[in-house]
Amino acid sequence: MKFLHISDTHLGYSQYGLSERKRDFLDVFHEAVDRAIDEKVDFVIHSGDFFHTSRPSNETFLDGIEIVKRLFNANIPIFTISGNHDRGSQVRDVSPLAILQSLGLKLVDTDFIEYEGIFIGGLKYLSKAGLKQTGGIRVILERYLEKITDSNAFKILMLHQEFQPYFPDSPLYMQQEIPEGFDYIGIGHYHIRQEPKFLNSATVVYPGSTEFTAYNENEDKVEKGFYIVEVKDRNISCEFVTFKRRRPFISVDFEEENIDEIILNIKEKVEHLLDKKQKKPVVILKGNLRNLEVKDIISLLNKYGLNEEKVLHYRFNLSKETEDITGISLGNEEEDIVFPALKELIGDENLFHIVEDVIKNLQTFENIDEVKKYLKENPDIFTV
Ligand SMILES: [Mn+2]
Repeated sequence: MKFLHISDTHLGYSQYGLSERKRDFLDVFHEAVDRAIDEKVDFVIHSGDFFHTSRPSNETFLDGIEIVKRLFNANIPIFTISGNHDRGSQVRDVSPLAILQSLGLKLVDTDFIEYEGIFIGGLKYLSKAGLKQTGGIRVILERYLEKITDSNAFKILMLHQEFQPYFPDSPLYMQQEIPEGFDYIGIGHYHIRQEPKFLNSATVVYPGSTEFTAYNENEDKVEKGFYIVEVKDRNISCEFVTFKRRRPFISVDFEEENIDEIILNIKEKVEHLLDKKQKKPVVILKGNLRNLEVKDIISLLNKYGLNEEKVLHYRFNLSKETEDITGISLGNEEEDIVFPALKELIGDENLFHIVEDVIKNLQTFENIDEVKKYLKENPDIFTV
């Protein structure tokens, strides 16, 4: 048996408000589908955040339909779960993935499906409030295992959750939450891919996101791709495949003192990428400004010919002295003050967790425009 494991494709995400970025997320998804077809895999699994929001645009729906249809036409089923981005509010609406079910996508948010003698299932993303209401992950997974009558069958589990150590503030530990009995555990949500690990007799695999999202620290420094997984007599081998069509990101530690040297270095990297017929890169500058303004840096970049013909977008994560000039950020110190105060103000613990989830979700966005857009598209996140 051979399958392809992909995660966090965030279809429809126009990062930095750019249509090119939306196209990038679609491009790499198609590259994975190409490989699934070439490789003649038996099926594809997707561990959540197929779409970037629970209200994809009509255009993004068409893109998602095209992905599922190509697999369907090649006789390759795709199994998936809803992530935190595309699960719908749960209260008022269903996951947008439910719509793709009629085209052959198999949504396994709450159960297991038997497919040619193997069991494939999963659990959609559960917020803190959801974890409390349902009794938690372990209770649900134990119920799944009880229902699978053939205990010898190969079992693939998909999850999309904040597990330690990748989310250091999370109370969720895999060893406590996942009972023994699964063979392959595919996990989404953490966007940095991991080498396969073991939990009891199970292989745990994080493919990471397919494109750069900036939701996790140092995400710009890792390869993006998916896993091809081969199972022979229960022996599992995983090959990580990196994307060829991925948007390159150049991340630079910026220092005012060495500005010319830094820009020459960027120029060299950009030209090397363009020589290799790669997409125009996004350049991220991180560091502090003392005397210069962002506009000074832009004019210098232009002077060196690093304009929109060579670079898709610049992202300036530059702080002036102590003031953070980039977007919204709520540091841990502020969280320590804000959340307890909010809890006291709200009183009801369940309601507090819902509000806390909304705030934490909004914190993952890069700037206030993205937050505005998300709130417009998802007004029901405030529904209780
Ligand atoms: Mn994600």
